[in-house]
Amino acid sequence: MNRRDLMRLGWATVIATGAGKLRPAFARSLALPRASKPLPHPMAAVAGPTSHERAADFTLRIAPMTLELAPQVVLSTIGYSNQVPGPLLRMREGQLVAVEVVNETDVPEYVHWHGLFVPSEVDGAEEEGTPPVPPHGRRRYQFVAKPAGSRWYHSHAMAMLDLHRGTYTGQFGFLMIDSGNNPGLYDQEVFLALRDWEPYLSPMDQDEMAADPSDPMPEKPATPDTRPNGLEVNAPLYSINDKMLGAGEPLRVHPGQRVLMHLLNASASQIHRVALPAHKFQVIALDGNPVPAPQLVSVIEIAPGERVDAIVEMNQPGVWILGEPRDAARTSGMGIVVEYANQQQQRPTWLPTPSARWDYTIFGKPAPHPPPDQTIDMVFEKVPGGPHGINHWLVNGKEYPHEREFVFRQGGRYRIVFHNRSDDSHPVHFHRHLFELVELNGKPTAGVMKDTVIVPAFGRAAVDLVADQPGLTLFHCHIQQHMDFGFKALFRYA
Ligand SMILES: [Cu+2]
Repeated sequence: MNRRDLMRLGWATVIATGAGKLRPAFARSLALPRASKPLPHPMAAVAGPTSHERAADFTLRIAPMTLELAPQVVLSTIGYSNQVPGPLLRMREGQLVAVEVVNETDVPEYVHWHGLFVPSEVDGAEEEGTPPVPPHGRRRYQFVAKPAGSRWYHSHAMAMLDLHRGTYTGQFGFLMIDSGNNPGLYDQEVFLALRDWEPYLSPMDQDEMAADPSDPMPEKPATPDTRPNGLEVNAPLYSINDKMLGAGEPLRVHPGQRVLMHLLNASASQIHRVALPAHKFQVIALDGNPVPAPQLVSVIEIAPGERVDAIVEMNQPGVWILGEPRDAARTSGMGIVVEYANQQQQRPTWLPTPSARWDYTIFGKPAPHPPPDQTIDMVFEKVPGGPHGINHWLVNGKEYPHEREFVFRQGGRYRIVFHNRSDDSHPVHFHRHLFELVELNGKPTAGVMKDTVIVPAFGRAAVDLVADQPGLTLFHCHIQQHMDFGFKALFRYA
């Protein structure tokens, strides 16, 4: 297979076959450049260019599509350029990038560049004043690619009770910004987006979102809320990228390889965990940002909006299932087969993994933080919807919008303390900024830079944010239903 064939086949094939099947020159170019000048990545041209005005670097076409998750499991959704995930958008840090978005649907759309430092008018959030991509129209997003790391892009449309809009659809994709300083050497690079499909409203509590009884729960009220809970979004089908476990091509690996896995939770509603029996993940970056203390873990927990970059040393030949430890999730599709060379005759093996708590602070360092200029407390509460209604969400006692309540002074250093007074965990996200994790349920840390953080049920997290990106800045829970029903706030610069 030569490089042109590879590009014609597209990105999904690259993921499915991995560099191990490609000719050596190509495989080498996927590995990290050891010279100071980075090589242009061979996958950079997959989605572009197009010939319209000054040629756009990438074009995304928003349109209805069918998606075959497995034989006889076909669903209809809306995707980018007829692929789920959408095309990999790969760029160099500092590059001026133009993305042409063509909207072939009947509704306005927004493409959000998650984790990038871009102006409010380009960020892809209606609340910040980004213009929509009109129905049956087009819009060009132009920005300077920064900061380097694993970013992603997705629809930021409100869905409310329409579970076929926004992040419930297939409108998501990886966006990689390469720099000269990559966090680790590897032989093969794979992109794994965790997803769930066919969402429905249900009164059932999602057990993975509930409090772990061993957690300290510093925000648990003395008297429990006994009002009946409302409906939450649940989903019966799961996939990694566009296939349910066993339905797609395996990840093909060789003994001794170091495989860099870019994990993304692109779900609208669920926190997921993944493990690979007999192997460990060396976590090197969270939300695309290198961590001060990379650590080996058996299980990765990843919430909607988050990314985890991890290197796995392939040193246990066999055929394994990389998947969610909960049996129900794996049998509903959350997994992918990892196949060593010359082992194809074996059946994929799953082994129960020891349950270990996911703890962001183990990736941090003990260094102290400079004192903040101001502390901002944000209190999250649920208004239970009762048996037939939707739960609503309050930030400091109010649903969105808040009048000029949250104001940054440019250059200011803010400590933001998230008080989660609800019985669900919430992945909260700041647009257009990074923040540093300072404390999680009383445990201090430093140096872990993120754009989305899980605030555990009845838990507390503190982050430091330097207000260095002037413009309207949206804050919200990355669970679409929570965001749509009140869980968001707009920060302004004074
Ligand atoms: Cu939430």
